[in-house]
Amino acid sequence: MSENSILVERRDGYRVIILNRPDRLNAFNDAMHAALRQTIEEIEADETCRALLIIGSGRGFCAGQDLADRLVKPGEKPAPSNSLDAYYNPLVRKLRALPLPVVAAVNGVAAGAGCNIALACDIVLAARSASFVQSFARIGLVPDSGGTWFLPRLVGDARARGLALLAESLPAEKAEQWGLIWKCVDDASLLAEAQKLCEHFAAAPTQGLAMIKRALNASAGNTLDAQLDFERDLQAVARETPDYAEGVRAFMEKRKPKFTGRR
Ligand code: T3D
Repeated sequence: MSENSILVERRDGYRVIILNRPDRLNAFNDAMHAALRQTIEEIEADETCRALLIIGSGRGFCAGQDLADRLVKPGEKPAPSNSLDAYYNPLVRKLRALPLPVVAAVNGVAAGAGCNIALACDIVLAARSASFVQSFARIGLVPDSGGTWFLPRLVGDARARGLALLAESLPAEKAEQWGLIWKCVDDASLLAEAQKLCEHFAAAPTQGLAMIKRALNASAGNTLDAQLDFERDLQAVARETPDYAEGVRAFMEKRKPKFTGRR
């Protein structure tokens, strides 16, 4: 945190995390992981925060693990690392479980764990010049941070295998066509479009959106039967929220709803 490996901006109803190691294409080091963890915990505890935006500084989004911290001398074995258990896996779990929408604005290359952390977000917007690369195979590693789970679900098995085994860079436009990401936009409008999304979410029925996330997260491992039951249970909770009552009232009164996001 001492080197400001991330910057955090508070906006009306949402927070922006800027990955801030531009000289290393915002590659993760331990300090960045620690700062991210602390910030996300603060966001989770703050009821006024109703969306999170993650973006990279400089010309990239994130190049995964900082490989300068993983150099192995010839003839030596790599030092043991528990970074997946300690950092990457908790981060992916947290992003999926956060009870508010998480938007990744991919402003340049997203590589390795940097690509998969973006894919763990709820909405991925990318600049037209951005690209996604499962770079692991280039250095003899295995996709992590959920890559082997997200890829086949998002783009199908054939494309997942091609992306993971060949480690070719996928341009943002193709990523959108393949269904890897939500949308690709002109470079100049990326930030404005991402902010517009977060402003929308900051005025949305947050509790309902959190339950939509839970339902979609659960669907990957559920039968249709189990999912129908889960939807019923979540619906019962959503019906108790003040935003549901407001949503129905506003519809009947033909006006815009004023959602508070409260329980
Ligand atoms: O051990 C564990 O913790 C396990 C966990 C692993 C998780 C992982 O993410 S493993 C995968 C690690 N990431 C990579 O393998 C990607 C490495 N980077 C690249 O392949 C390329 O940089 C890119 C394809 C991402 C972009 O290429 P390009 O040509 O646009 O940029 P560049 O010139 O390669 O990079 C710009 C600078 O960033 C450069 O520094 P320099 O020469 O200007 O001083 C480069 O060294 C630096 N950089 C880029 N990625 C990393 C990095 N420095 C350290 N670590 C990086 N990952």
